[in-house]
Parts: sequence; structure tokens; C-alpha cells
Amino acid sequence: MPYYLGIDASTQSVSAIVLDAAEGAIVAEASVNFGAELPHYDAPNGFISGGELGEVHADPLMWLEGLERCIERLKEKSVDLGKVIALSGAGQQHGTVYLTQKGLQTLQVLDPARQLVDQWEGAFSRSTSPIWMDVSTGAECREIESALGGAAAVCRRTGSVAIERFSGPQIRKFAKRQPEAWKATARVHLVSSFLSSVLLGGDAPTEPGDAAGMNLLSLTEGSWDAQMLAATAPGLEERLPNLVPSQTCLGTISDWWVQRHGFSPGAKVWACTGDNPSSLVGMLAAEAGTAVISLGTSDTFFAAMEAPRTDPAGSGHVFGNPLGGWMTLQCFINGSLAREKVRDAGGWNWEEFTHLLDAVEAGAEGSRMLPFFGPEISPRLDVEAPLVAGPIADGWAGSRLSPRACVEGQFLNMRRATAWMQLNLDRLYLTGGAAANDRIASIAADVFGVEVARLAVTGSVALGAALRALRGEDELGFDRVAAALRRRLAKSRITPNLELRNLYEEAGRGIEQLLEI
Ligand code: XUL
Repeated sequence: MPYYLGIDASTQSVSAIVLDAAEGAIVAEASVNFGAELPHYDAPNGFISGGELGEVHADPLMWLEGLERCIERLKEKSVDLGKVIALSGAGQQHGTVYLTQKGLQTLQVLDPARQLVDQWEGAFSRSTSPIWMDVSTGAECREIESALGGAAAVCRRTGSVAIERFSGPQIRKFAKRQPEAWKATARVHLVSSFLSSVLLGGDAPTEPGDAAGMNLLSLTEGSWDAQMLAATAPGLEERLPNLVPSQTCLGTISDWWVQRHGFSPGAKVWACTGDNPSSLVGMLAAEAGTAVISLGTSDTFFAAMEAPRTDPAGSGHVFGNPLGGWMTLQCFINGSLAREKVRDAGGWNWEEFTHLLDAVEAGAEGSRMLPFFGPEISPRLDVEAPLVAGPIADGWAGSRLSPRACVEGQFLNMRRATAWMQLNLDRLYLTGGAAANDRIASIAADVFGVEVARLAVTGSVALGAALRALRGEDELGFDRVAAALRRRLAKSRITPNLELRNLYEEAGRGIEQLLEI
């Protein structure tokens, strides 16, 4: 039976999953953790530490070595790679790889007798790649915004205000500070289009899913925005990859993979995308009507969006939806850590915290809380302590009302801050550590007034890549696998209590008032 391979080139690891479409099952998974398994790159968490002034880089050679190891690991698990008929991948968003002319040639002449990582002499004009954690480009963001007439103009054109980690400001910084090395750059790839190139054995295009995270793509035209390019770096257009629709077959896998790792010469490579767009597919949320909330260190909200609206407050982002149209993504910095701080302030464990969520009625007796323990970006606020009102105003720490006020406040703020998306939601998928908590899940259902289902998918990015390859080759097969995954999901369904609608409308107004203070 044919296999579909999905690769996730993420910050800390490279992972892969192999999907058997006939069985609708994942037949193998493998992962290589950079810090643990490639310690010679001195990047315990996947990036080079000690960068100055917010600079965070990683070595592209580490990614290449990790990629080959990960594929080897699949073979060690007895996966017959010859059965893979199509593959795709995803990369951490915003990171950039700078290739020389020699680097572009290298892609085409990789020697199957040698390891992937050993063949890149003179291939990079910038030896390390800035990644999404890099916040060193504040000056460049301001320069780009002022060239375009302000942050709002950049947001309307590209889907986001100029953002430090986005590729455009990163490219600008490099071109300004190292003009000679910029001259020697023949191509700037995203991590995802670099991955496509390595799989394809040639210079691959990029697609709107990931390209929209560069502050360079015109949302309305779906092509590079000439004015954004001009404001970013000289000679940028000829250094950017071509753009193709996300669901594009780029060709067949290169001979290097066939000779060295036993792939079939006919295995097709589908354009790789960014990790969040890929996750949208892996979480079965690529159709309008579903939003995903990932409850992690920071909470993330993302969803498919039919029209490319932009956030007037400048906090949210718009990326391409790999299955067509657009998607939106918004981060809430004060996520799990904030819930943890409220818990710790009461000296509770998670069980006690959950018990209080249960024991206190919806609305927390009129207590309102925005649990911001540090700077927040949705909305942009520089605070160090929660904003509170109602019975907990005189002391939230240790109050039995605080756990509920905290969780309700987080979801009410999320509902408020994502209203610009104008999503007509039918359901929410919750994922991440706290999603397993039934109480937290039902508060989400009640606040948003829609059904909530829990996704226990750990590898949604790699799964999304395999599903995209499958959809490219066999749309019916994709529908079948998606239906099977959805059936599994339905078992974790929680329905909202619609009688609480008015109460949460009023609580929402309370949260707005907190933000006016
Ligand atoms: C999204 C973002 C991260 C990276 C790494 O804008 O910066 O989610 O994609 O995962």
C-alpha cells in the first residue's frame, strides 16, 4: 500500500511521520532532537545561545544533518521508503537560509556516496540563519514601516505589521550590516522552501502559507509586493524564490534520496509550507468554521479565514491556508505560565485549581481578571501583574474566585482580540497540555458558545504535511483519512451551555473595561 511522508523541520527537532492512506493510520514516526543528538552544534534548544541584542540564529547544517538522521531512523524502524509515493514538509516559520550561486548548484549535484551535511562548502553567504525567536530587528521594522507610511499600511498590505521575527526585517538587517555577503547571496529561502529544495535537488519555489510570514507578500495580489521589497533590501526580488500555490507538485524526489535512502524515483515532492499552516491541515481545521486553540506556554489561536482581513490592532497575523484561501494566527503570551502563577499564588496543585473551577459558578461572582504577568501582545500591554476587578480587586492571590476568573478572562480576551477575524465558528478544537482539563475545555465552550473537541495530536505539523501530500495525489483518500480522524475526535466533544451566553456577554464588557484602565 502506498505511503505518504510528512516532515516537520521545527526549532528543536526534525520529525517525520509515515501515513498509510489505505489504513488511515500512521505507520511510523521518527524524530531527531538537535540538542540531545547533535550536541556538536552547541545548540541545546535548537538555536545558538548568547546572541547579542535579541539575535537568535541556528546552523542550517544542523538542520541538514538532523534531516538525514531522521530519515535513517525511519529505515531503522523497517519503513520501506520505496513505498512512499508522495511527500511534503513544513518548517518553523520566518527563518531564512542564504545561499550563494554555488549553494544553488550544490542542490543539484549532491553525491549519494556522501552524507548530506558534508557537501555544503561555500554554499551559504550567511553561515547561520536567523529564526523566529530573533527579536533584534526593531530598527529595521520601524524603517520599513516609515517607508510604507506606517504600521497600519504594512499590516493592510502584508497581513501583519512589521514584526521583528519576520523574514523581511531580518533580511534588511543582513543587507544593511553585511552588504558584501548580501551581494554574494543568490537566493534567500525560508526554512520550508529550503527543505523543498533539498528534497527536490534544485531551487524550489515557496508558497503563500509561509511566504505571508515575511512582510513581503501582497495579500491582495498573492505575489511579492514591489514596495515592500524596495523598503526591505536592494536587489531583493531576484533573490527571492518564485511563488506557487501551496498545493503544487514540485517534481520528483532527487536522485540523492533515491540512491542513498531507497526512495522510489517517482516519489513526488509537494511544496513545503510553514509549521502553523501545516498544523491547520494536520488538525483538520483547514475549512472555515473551525478554530484551533493551542494551550501552551503561550496560547495560540488559529483558523481558516475566507477573506484576508487584517487586524486593526496589529496583533494578529494572516498567512496562506495551504488548502486555499487564508488563515489567521494570533498569539497570547500569557498562557500556561499565567495559569500556573494563579495556581501557585493560592498554594494549590492542579487538582485543587480544577476543583475551584468547578466549585465557583460561571462569572466568578463578578470577578474579572486579565492574568498578564508580563508583557502581552494581544493586546499590546506592558504590565507585570494581573488586571483585576470585582470581588478579587482587593487581592486576587489565593482567592477561591481567582482560578475561574483567570481562565474565563483568558478566553474572554481571546474572543475579544480575535473578533476582527469575523469567523463564523461552529466548533473549536483545543490542543496542548491544558486541553485535557475538562473544566477548562467547558469554559472555552461556554465563552465562545460553540462545541469544543480535544485533539490529542502531538505531531500535527508532520501529519499536516503527509495529509497535504495525500490530498495532492488522492483527494478521496484524503477525505477518507480526515473522516476517520474526525470520528476519533468526536468522542471528546463538549457542548456549550448556551444559557450562559448573556452572562459571558456581560463578562466580556467587564474585560473591555479592565483594558480601558
Ligand atoms: C509563528 C511563529 C512560530 C514559528 C515556530 O508566527 O513564529 O510559531 O512558526 O514554530
